[in-house]
Amino acid sequence: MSLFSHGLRRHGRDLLRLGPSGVNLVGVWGGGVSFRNYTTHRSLKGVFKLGLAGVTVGALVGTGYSIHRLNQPRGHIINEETAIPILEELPKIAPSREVRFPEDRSGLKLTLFQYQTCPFCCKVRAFLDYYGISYDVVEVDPVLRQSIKWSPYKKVPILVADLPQGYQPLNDSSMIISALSTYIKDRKDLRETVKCYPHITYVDEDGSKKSEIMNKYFLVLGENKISREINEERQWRKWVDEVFVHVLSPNVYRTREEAFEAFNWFSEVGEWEKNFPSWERNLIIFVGASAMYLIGKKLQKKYSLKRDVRESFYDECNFWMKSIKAKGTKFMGGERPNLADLAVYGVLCSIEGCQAFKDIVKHTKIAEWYYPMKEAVNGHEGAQFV
Ligand SMILES: N[C@@H](CCC(=O)N[C@@H](CS)C(=O)NCC(=O)O)C(=O)O
Repeated sequence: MSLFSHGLRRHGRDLLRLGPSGVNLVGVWGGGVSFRNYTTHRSLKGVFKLGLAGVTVGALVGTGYSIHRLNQPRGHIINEETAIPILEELPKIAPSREVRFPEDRSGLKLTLFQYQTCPFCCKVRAFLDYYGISYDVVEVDPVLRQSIKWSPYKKVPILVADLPQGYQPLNDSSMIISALSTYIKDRKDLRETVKCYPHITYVDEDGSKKSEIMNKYFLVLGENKISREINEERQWRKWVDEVFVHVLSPNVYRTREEAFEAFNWFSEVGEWEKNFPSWERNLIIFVGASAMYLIGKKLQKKYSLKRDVRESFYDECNFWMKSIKAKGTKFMGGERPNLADLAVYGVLCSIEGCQAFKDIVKHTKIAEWYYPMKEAVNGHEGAQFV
């Protein structure tokens, strides 16, 4: 709609600028020549004729110019496509901690650049922990973000795989999980798999530059048959990214007190006292909690959440639980968690220490699924499939 009206507005503006009123009429009726000098009928007719001709020529030129402009490629259809380049070197950054599983048979050497309580990072950790894949963690300062300065992609999680060809960054939680699942299932070269998830950069209707990762819910398994289960799993993963995750922030930062409480909990589990100097930690808590409280209100509107945002949170949890109940299984994936279970669990465990989490446990049936999931993830029950 905005594109259409923008086109119309510009068209009109061009007509005015190039058309009769802007150029020709000024020349005929204005330009310091007094209208009173042309008093005869004949000369008056001439003026009108000339004016009419000016209007017509101006309209034609203006319309032609506008059509020409409309046919030109415009900003919002820029479409750059890039595969994530492999790096020869990575800046030497000491890991904040090393997560090692003796049962790990993946052969992968991974470093996760993350915020401990970012829902997308938790989603990736839930996946790695469930499958018992070892990794190093670099805790990124969420305000200054110095340790990801080397990366053109400015969000976390970023997972870097140390491959024989170099360091391969994987960006975006869903893409990371799909690429690693592909690797687990048929040991395809990770570099080749990454090429199946190109980044597309484009400019949105509002003029902001956006980036999207293609195929991020797809595994590269060379299977043409799409089973109902695979399709359902993809749709739930998409729902997590596009719906479920958006109820989190307005709930976690519902009040100023809850926002500060949440940031203090993030500091505790992210070991900010150990990882950052105290001035930096205090800055993150103060700036982060104040900003997120305000952002939470904006997000509530943006995602059309209910006035009492808790109600929206309960609704989504109930939707998830009812869907599992309808299947009559322990998890969405059946007797074992699938990628959708891991995604919902990952996102939820990011707020386990917050009031919002205590409230969903109290007011919905989420605990019946959540705690068995926690057991499966912490027990690395997926390690046998790697
Ligand atoms: N679609 C991405 C979203 C990642 C994301 O938004 N991460 C946030 C932290 S929770 C971030 O890094 N934000 C920094 C920014 O937007 O500048 C994913 O699934 O990984």
